[in-house]
Amino acid sequence: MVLLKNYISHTNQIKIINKIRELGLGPGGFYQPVYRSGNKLHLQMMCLGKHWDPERGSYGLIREVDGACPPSIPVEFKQLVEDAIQDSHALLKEELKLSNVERVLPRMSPDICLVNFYTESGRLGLHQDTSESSESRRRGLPVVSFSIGDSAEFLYGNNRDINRAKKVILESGDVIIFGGKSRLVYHGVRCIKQNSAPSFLVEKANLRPGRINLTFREF
Ligand code: MD6
Ligand code: FE
Repeated sequence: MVLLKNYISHTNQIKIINKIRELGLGPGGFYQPVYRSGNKLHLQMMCLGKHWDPERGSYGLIREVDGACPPSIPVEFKQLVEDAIQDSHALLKEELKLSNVERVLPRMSPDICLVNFYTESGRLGLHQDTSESSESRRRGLPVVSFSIGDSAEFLYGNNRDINRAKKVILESGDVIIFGGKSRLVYHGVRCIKQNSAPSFLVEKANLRPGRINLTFREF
């Protein structure tokens, strides 16, 4: 697991918000996802590349609620993801003196991005990301996660026990990567910290109160 604090530049955070806003308002944009139980997720979602169906926990080419096709992942986003993995490799080599970084944290070219938007009451229960192909999971291809806007209390652990989970605050610009042996850690969002977004975002990107999370994967 790699946490890159304050990794995404201010300019890129603003560019991501503007792109997400444009895509989010178009066909296949943000919608209210619902589990099989009928319970709503405590967030708004948009899928890029492939649609993730929360009722089945699987990917498809269209979403059933409105027949929309997910927009493609912007190339600039893919580049940022590849840079984040590359920079993680450099850190693993320098800080941990690892030589086999490609095996510890395999490279990944994203073909799916799930975008979540949380308002102040948003949250997400502890889960593992298991909807990707068995080949992708077996190889430990990383899920790369970008946080923008308000901070979140993010929980993670080796099982579904919320009392034993560790906590980390994910702030705007942070990138967290679950790859290799950490690919299947349990994780969730306990709460969103109100009014914690950096002022440059509020001023320059006119972001409404809340948090955007993008998770990139390779099916
Ligand atoms: C979130 N993130 O941060 C939700 N999944 O809002 C995830 O569910 C997630 O951050 C896999 C890997 C990293 C993540
Ligand atoms: Fe997840």
